[in-house]
Amino acid sequence: MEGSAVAEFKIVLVGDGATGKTTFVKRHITGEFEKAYNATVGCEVHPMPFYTSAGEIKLMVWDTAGQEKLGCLRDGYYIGANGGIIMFDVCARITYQNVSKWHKDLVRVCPDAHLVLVGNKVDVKERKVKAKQIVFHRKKNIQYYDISAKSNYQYEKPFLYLLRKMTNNADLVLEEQPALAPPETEMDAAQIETLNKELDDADAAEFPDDDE
Ligand SMILES: Nc1nc2c(ncn2[C@@H]2O[C@H](COP(=O)(O)OP(=O)(O)OP(=O)(O)O)[C@@H](O)[C@H]2O)c(=O)[nH]1
Ligand SMILES: [Mg+2]
Repeated sequence: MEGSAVAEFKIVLVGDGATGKTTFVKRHITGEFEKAYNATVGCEVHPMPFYTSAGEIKLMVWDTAGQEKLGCLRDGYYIGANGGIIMFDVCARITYQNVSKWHKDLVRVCPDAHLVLVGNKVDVKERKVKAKQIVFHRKKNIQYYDISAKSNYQYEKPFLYLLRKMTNNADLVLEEQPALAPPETEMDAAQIETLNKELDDADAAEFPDDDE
């Protein structure tokens, strides 16, 4: 089916170093989970096909370097992006605190890009950034998902959200799930239920004034 895409979009993947961006994209491509952390230098572009109810859509996912010193062109990579995924690590508070910086840089270069915020590594039970502390998306009115690249949890959610927005088709569905490597870690039903409940409670909570 290679080459039969009906549409192609550019997605940029940004966030602090070691939040799991490269691990996340590589789940789809090579099916290998990167245990060792190799910082991305500059940017790597991954073509990802998605088989949807509107036909095959190719996402060109630009996996950028989180580490400042390895950023090379930095926001030069954002030019022409149709969508963006901002990733932080729920086990490292600083990566959540830096979300506003990544968001600001992205919006400056591509004000019309559709954006989604993802908190990665929710397989880790002793997470540092709890659901109720994640409020950035509410302030900016963007979508948020808990994900775990390591367990494949909610892997397709941010992509499906962006696909729907970019095609302006809220009914779009995936005809085939993306081919992913087997999970490296299993999340049990009780853990997933807890995550969902914490998110529901956070959504229901009053809008906080502080930046926590
Ligand atoms: N527990 C857990 N660890 C993860 C998960 N995703 C990634 N990691 C680990 O996080 C570390 C960093 O992953 P990378 O994917 O290289 O991070 P990155 O965001 O691409 O980093 P830069 O390229 O420097 O921006 C690696 O040691 C991964 O094994 C996850 O879902 N759960
Ligand atoms: Mg990387």
